[in-house]
Amino acid sequence: MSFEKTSGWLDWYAGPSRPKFTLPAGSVDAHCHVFGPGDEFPFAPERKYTPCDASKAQLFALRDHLGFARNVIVQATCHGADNRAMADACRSSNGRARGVATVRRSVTDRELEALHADGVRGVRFNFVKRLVDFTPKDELLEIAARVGQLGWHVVVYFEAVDLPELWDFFTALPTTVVVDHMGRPSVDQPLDGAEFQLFLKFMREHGNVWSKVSCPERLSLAGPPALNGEQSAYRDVVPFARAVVEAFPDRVLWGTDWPHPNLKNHMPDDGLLVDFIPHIATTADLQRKLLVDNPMRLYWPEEFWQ
Ligand code: 0GY
Repeated sequence: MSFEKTSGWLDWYAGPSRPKFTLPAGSVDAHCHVFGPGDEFPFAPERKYTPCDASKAQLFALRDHLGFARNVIVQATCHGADNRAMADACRSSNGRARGVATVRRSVTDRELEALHADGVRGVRFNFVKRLVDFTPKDELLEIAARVGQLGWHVVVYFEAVDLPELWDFFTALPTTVVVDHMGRPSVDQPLDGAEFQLFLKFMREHGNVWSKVSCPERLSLAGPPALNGEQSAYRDVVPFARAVVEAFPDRVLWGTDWPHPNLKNHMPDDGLLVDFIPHIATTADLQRKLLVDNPMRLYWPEEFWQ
Protein backbone atom coordinates (compact mmCIF):
# COMPACT_ATOMS: atom_id res chain seq x y z
CA MET A 1 0.00 0.00 0.00
CA SER A 2 1.43 3.41 -0.81
CA PHE A 3 0.95 6.42 1.46
CA GLU A 4 1.33 10.07 0.69
CA LYS A 5 3.01 12.09 3.40
CA THR A 6 0.96 14.96 4.86
CA SER A 7 1.73 18.15 2.99
CA GLY A 8 4.39 20.35 4.62
CA TRP A 9 5.75 17.52 6.72
CA LEU A 10 9.51 17.48 7.18
CA ASP A 11 11.44 14.22 6.97
CA TRP A 12 13.69 13.35 9.87
CA TYR A 13 17.21 14.78 9.77
CA ALA A 14 19.54 12.62 7.70
CA GLY A 15 23.17 12.61 8.82
CA PRO A 16 22.82 14.02 12.33
CA SER A 17 25.98 15.42 13.91
CA ARG A 18 27.92 13.39 16.46
CA PRO A 19 27.13 14.93 19.86
CA LYS A 20 29.87 16.80 21.70
CA PHE A 21 28.30 15.66 24.96
CA THR A 22 29.29 12.08 25.83
CA LEU A 23 26.28 10.24 27.16
CA PRO A 24 26.81 8.18 30.33
CA ALA A 25 27.26 4.48 29.62
CA GLY A 26 23.92 2.70 29.40
CA SER A 27 21.88 5.80 28.47
CA VAL A 28 18.29 5.31 27.36
CA ASP A 29 16.49 7.32 24.67
CA ALA A 30 13.16 7.10 26.50
CA HIS A 31 10.90 8.73 23.92
CA CYS A 32 11.10 7.83 20.25
CA HIS A 33 8.86 6.29 17.62
CA VAL A 34 8.86 4.10 14.54
CA PHE A 35 6.66 4.93 11.54
CA GLY A 36 5.79 1.93 9.40
CA PRO A 37 7.37 1.33 7.02
CA GLY A 38 3.89 1.86 5.62
CA ASP A 39 4.18 -1.03 3.15
CA GLU A 40 4.81 -3.45 5.98
CA PHE A 41 2.87 -1.84 8.84
CA PRO A 42 0.06 0.29 7.35
CA PHE A 43 -0.89 3.52 9.07
CA ALA A 44 -4.22 3.60 10.91
CA PRO A 45 -7.34 4.73 9.03
CA GLU A 46 -8.21 7.13 11.89
CA ARG A 47 -4.79 8.88 11.82
CA LYS A 48 -4.59 12.67 11.76
CA TYR A 49 -1.39 12.75 9.70
CA THR A 50 0.57 10.49 7.37
CA PRO A 51 4.26 10.47 8.24
CA CYS A 52 7.34 9.53 6.26
CA ASP A 53 8.65 6.02 6.93
CA ALA A 54 11.02 5.68 9.89
CA SER A 55 12.01 2.06 10.41
CA LYS A 56 13.38 0.13 13.37
CA ALA A 57 16.73 -0.27 11.56
CA GLN A 58 16.97 3.51 11.14
CA LEU A 59 16.07 4.03 14.80
CA PHE A 60 18.70 1.55 15.97
CA ALA A 61 21.32 3.17 13.70
CA LEU A 62 20.54 6.54 15.29
CA ARG A 63 20.77 4.99 18.77
CA ASP A 64 24.28 3.74 18.01
CA HIS A 65 25.36 6.96 16.29
CA LEU A 66 24.30 9.15 19.24
CA GLY A 67 25.73 6.78 21.86
CA PHE A 68 22.54 5.48 23.47
CA ALA A 69 22.36 1.90 24.71
CA ARG A 70 18.58 1.48 24.64
CA ASN A 71 15.28 2.90 23.40
CA VAL A 72 11.76 3.27 24.70
CA ILE A 73 9.54 3.21 21.62
CA VAL A 74 6.26 5.03 22.13
CA GLN A 75 3.28 4.17 19.95
CA ALA A 76 2.64 7.11 17.61
CA THR A 77 -0.92 8.19 16.86
CA CYS A 78 -0.50 7.54 13.13
CA HIS A 79 -0.60 3.82 14.00
CA GLY A 80 -3.70 4.16 16.23
CA ALA A 81 -4.10 1.09 18.45
CA ASP A 82 -2.33 -1.17 15.97
CA ASN A 83 0.88 -1.77 17.87
CA ARG A 84 2.54 -4.11 15.35
CA ALA A 85 5.31 -1.78 14.14
CA MET A 86 6.30 -0.78 17.67
CA ALA A 87 6.09 -4.34 19.03
CA ASP A 88 8.09 -5.69 16.09
CA ALA A 89 10.81 -3.11 16.75
CA CYS A 90 10.93 -4.10 20.43
CA ARG A 91 11.17 -7.79 19.53
CA SER A 92 14.01 -7.08 17.09
CA SER A 93 16.09 -5.12 19.59
CA ASN A 94 17.72 -7.98 21.53
CA GLY A 95 16.15 -6.65 24.69
CA ARG A 96 17.45 -3.13 24.08
CA ALA A 97 14.03 -1.59 23.47
CA ARG A 98 10.89 -1.39 25.57
CA GLY A 99 7.57 -0.14 24.30
CA VAL A 100 4.58 1.99 25.24
CA ALA A 101 1.37 0.91 23.50
CA THR A 102 -2.01 2.35 22.67
CA VAL A 103 -4.88 0.00 23.47
CA ARG A 104 -8.65 0.20 23.43
CA ARG A 105 -11.08 -1.20 25.98
CA SER A 106 -11.62 -4.20 23.68
CA VAL A 107 -8.01 -5.41 24.08
CA THR A 108 -7.95 -8.96 25.48
CA ASP A 109 -5.82 -10.15 28.40
CA ARG A 110 -4.04 -12.41 25.95
CA GLU A 111 -3.14 -9.47 23.73
CA LEU A 112 -1.83 -7.54 26.72
CA GLU A 113 0.28 -10.52 27.76
CA ALA A 114 1.69 -10.80 24.22
CA LEU A 115 2.59 -7.09 24.26
CA HIS A 116 4.27 -7.60 27.63
CA ALA A 117 6.32 -10.46 26.19
CA ASP A 118 7.35 -8.15 23.33
CA GLY A 119 8.66 -5.60 25.86
CA VAL A 120 5.74 -3.22 26.35
CA ARG A 121 5.62 -1.68 29.82
CA GLY A 122 3.10 1.13 29.48
CA VAL A 123 0.11 2.57 27.66
CA ARG A 124 -0.21 6.08 26.31
CA PHE A 125 -3.29 8.27 26.79
CA ASN A 126 -3.25 11.20 24.40
CA PHE A 127 -5.28 14.36 25.05
CA VAL A 128 -3.79 16.55 22.32
CA LYS A 129 -6.86 17.30 20.24
CA ARG A 130 -5.06 17.72 16.90
CA LEU A 131 -3.72 14.14 17.25
CA VAL A 132 -6.60 11.97 18.43
CA ASP A 133 -10.35 11.64 18.80
CA PHE A 134 -11.87 11.80 22.27
CA THR A 135 -11.87 8.63 24.41
CA PRO A 136 -14.22 8.55 27.43
CA LYS A 137 -12.43 8.74 30.78
CA ASP A 138 -14.17 5.64 32.14
CA GLU A 139 -12.64 3.62 29.30
CA LEU A 140 -9.19 4.98 30.09
CA LEU A 141 -9.58 4.28 33.83
CA GLU A 142 -10.61 0.72 33.05
CA ILE A 143 -7.53 0.26 30.84
CA ALA A 144 -5.27 1.80 33.50
CA ALA A 145 -6.58 -0.60 36.15
CA ARG A 146 -5.97 -3.58 33.85
CA VAL A 147 -2.45 -2.64 32.77
CA GLY A 148 -1.58 -1.66 36.35
CA GLN A 149 -1.96 -5.33 37.22
CA LEU A 150 0.83 -6.11 34.77
CA GLY A 151 3.05 -3.53 36.49
CA TRP A 152 2.75 -1.13 33.55
CA HIS A 153 2.50 2.66 33.80
CA VAL A 154 0.46 5.28 31.95
CA VAL A 155 2.07 7.91 29.71
CA VAL A 156 -0.03 11.05 29.25
CA TYR A 157 0.32 13.68 26.54
CA PHE A 158 -1.55 16.97 26.93
CA GLU A 159 -1.21 20.73 26.46
CA ALA A 160 -0.50 22.87 29.57
CA VAL A 161 -3.77 24.76 29.20
CA ASP A 162 -5.68 21.48 29.71
CA LEU A 163 -4.02 20.42 32.97
CA PRO A 164 -6.66 21.98 35.28
CA GLU A 165 -9.43 20.05 33.55
CA LEU A 166 -7.45 16.80 33.49
CA TRP A 167 -6.14 17.07 37.06
CA ASP A 168 -8.80 14.90 38.74
CA PHE A 169 -8.49 12.22 36.09
CA PHE A 170 -4.71 12.11 36.28
CA THR A 171 -4.68 11.99 40.06
CA ALA A 172 -7.17 9.10 40.02
CA LEU A 173 -4.83 6.90 37.93
CA PRO A 174 -3.64 3.92 39.99
CA THR A 175 -0.25 3.61 38.27
CA THR A 176 2.93 5.58 37.78
CA VAL A 177 2.02 8.45 35.42
CA VAL A 178 4.65 9.73 32.98
CA VAL A 179 4.00 13.14 31.41
CA ASP A 180 5.27 13.74 27.88
CA HIS A 181 7.34 16.88 27.28
CA MET A 182 6.66 18.52 30.68
CA GLY A 183 3.00 18.94 29.76
CA ARG A 184 4.01 21.32 26.95
CA PRO A 185 4.63 24.57 28.87
CA SER A 186 4.33 27.88 27.02
CA VAL A 187 7.94 29.00 27.30
CA ASP A 188 7.08 32.65 26.66
CA GLN A 189 5.35 32.65 30.04
CA PRO A 190 7.38 33.17 33.22
CA LEU A 191 8.82 30.26 35.10
CA ASP A 192 7.00 31.44 38.20
CA GLY A 193 3.76 32.02 36.27
CA ALA A 194 0.55 30.17 37.09
CA GLU A 195 0.77 27.66 34.24
CA PHE A 196 4.19 26.17 34.96
CA GLN A 197 3.75 26.44 38.72
CA LEU A 198 0.62 24.30 38.42
CA PHE A 199 2.66 21.64 36.64
CA LEU A 200 5.33 21.71 39.37
CA LYS A 201 2.60 21.46 42.02
CA PHE A 202 1.15 18.47 40.16
CA MET A 203 4.50 16.69 40.38
CA ARG A 204 5.23 17.86 43.93
CA GLU A 205 1.89 16.69 45.34
CA HIS A 206 1.85 13.37 43.47
CA GLY A 207 4.91 11.20 43.96
CA ASN A 208 3.74 8.77 41.24
CA VAL A 209 4.04 11.46 38.53
CA TRP A 210 7.17 11.53 36.36
CA SER A 211 8.03 13.84 33.47
CA LYS A 212 9.94 13.60 30.22
CA VAL A 213 12.02 16.75 29.91
CA SER A 214 12.05 16.25 26.16
CA CYS A 215 11.13 18.07 22.96
CA PRO A 216 12.82 21.47 23.33
CA GLU A 217 12.49 21.76 19.54
CA ARG A 218 8.70 21.57 19.86
CA LEU A 219 8.44 23.98 22.77
CA SER A 220 11.05 26.55 21.79
CA LEU A 221 10.26 29.91 20.29
CA ALA A 222 13.97 30.84 20.17
CA GLY A 223 14.82 27.90 17.94
CA PRO A 224 18.06 26.16 17.13
CA PRO A 225 21.50 27.80 17.22
CA ALA A 226 21.39 28.73 13.54
CA LEU A 227 18.67 31.19 14.51
CA ASN A 228 20.35 32.52 17.62
CA GLY A 229 24.08 32.66 17.02
CA GLU A 230 26.40 31.15 19.59
CA GLN A 231 23.83 30.55 22.33
CA SER A 232 22.76 27.04 23.25
CA ALA A 233 20.04 25.52 21.11
CA TYR A 234 16.46 26.04 22.29
CA ARG A 235 17.72 28.25 25.15
CA ASP A 236 14.22 29.44 26.13
CA VAL A 237 13.29 25.87 27.14
CA VAL A 238 16.35 25.41 29.37
CA PRO A 239 15.00 27.06 32.57
CA PHE A 240 11.79 25.00 32.43
CA ALA A 241 13.48 21.65 31.87
CA ARG A 242 16.21 22.43 34.36
CA ALA A 243 13.65 23.34 37.05
CA VAL A 244 11.94 19.96 36.62
CA VAL A 245 15.22 18.01 36.61
CA GLU A 246 16.44 19.77 39.76
CA ALA A 247 13.15 19.51 41.67
CA PHE A 248 12.44 15.87 40.77
CA PRO A 249 15.78 14.25 39.86
CA ASP A 250 14.45 10.73 40.44
CA ARG A 251 11.33 11.14 38.30
CA VAL A 252 12.59 12.52 35.01
CA LEU A 253 13.30 10.89 31.64
CA TRP A 254 14.76 12.17 28.39
CA GLY A 255 14.19 11.20 24.77
CA THR A 256 14.98 12.41 21.28
CA ASP A 257 11.39 12.13 19.99
CA TRP A 258 12.89 10.85 16.72
CA PRO A 259 11.52 10.88 13.97
CA HIS A 260 9.83 14.05 15.26
CA PRO A 261 6.21 13.85 14.09
CA ASN A 262 4.41 16.92 12.82
CA LEU A 263 7.29 19.33 12.47
CA LYS A 264 6.78 21.70 9.58
CA ASN A 265 9.20 24.59 10.12
CA HIS A 266 12.32 23.09 11.57
CA MET A 267 13.65 19.54 11.87
CA PRO A 268 16.20 19.16 14.67
CA ASP A 269 19.63 17.64 14.27
CA ASP A 270 19.45 14.82 16.84
CA GLY A 271 23.12 15.30 17.70
CA LEU A 272 22.34 18.86 18.78
CA LEU A 273 19.42 17.63 20.85
CA VAL A 274 21.84 15.45 22.82
CA ASP A 275 24.06 18.49 23.31
CA PHE A 276 21.07 20.18 24.95
CA ILE A 277 21.13 17.66 27.82
CA PRO A 278 24.02 19.12 29.90
CA HIS A 279 22.22 22.49 29.91
CA ILE A 280 19.26 20.98 31.74
CA ALA A 281 21.02 18.29 33.81
CA THR A 282 24.13 20.12 34.87
CA THR A 283 25.97 17.55 36.99
CA ALA A 284 27.16 14.02 36.32
CA ASP A 285 24.84 12.80 39.07
CA LEU A 286 21.74 14.42 37.51
CA GLN A 287 22.75 13.16 34.07
CA ARG A 288 23.13 9.58 35.30
CA LYS A 289 19.70 9.68 36.97
CA LEU A 290 18.00 11.24 33.93
CA LEU A 291 19.57 9.02 31.30
CA VAL A 292 20.34 5.73 33.03
CA ASP A 293 18.96 5.11 36.52
CA ASN A 294 15.43 6.45 36.07
CA PRO A 295 14.62 4.80 32.73
CA MET A 296 16.23 1.55 33.87
CA ARG A 297 14.15 1.58 37.07
CA LEU A 298 10.96 2.11 35.09
CA TYR A 299 11.56 -0.07 32.01
CA TRP A 300 14.20 -2.65 32.99
CA PRO A 301 13.67 -2.97 36.79
CA GLU A 302 14.84 -6.59 36.75
CA GLU A 303 18.28 -5.42 35.60
CA PHE A 304 18.36 -2.24 37.67
CA TRP A 305 17.70 -3.93 41.00
CA GLN A 306 20.01 -6.89 40.32
C1 0GY B 1 5.44 13.34 20.10
C2 0GY B 1 4.63 14.47 19.71
C3 0GY B 1 3.65 14.54 18.77
C4 0GY B 1 3.03 13.43 18.11
C5 0GY B 1 2.81 12.23 18.63
O1 0GY B 1 1.97 10.09 18.58
C6 0GY B 1 2.06 11.15 17.96
O2 0GY B 1 1.56 11.34 16.86
O3 0GY B 1 3.23 11.93 19.83
C7 0GY B 1 3.14 15.87 18.41
O4 0GY B 1 2.63 16.05 17.29
O5 0GY B 1 3.25 16.81 19.25
O6 0GY B 1 5.72 13.14 21.26
O7 0GY B 1 5.85 12.57 19.26
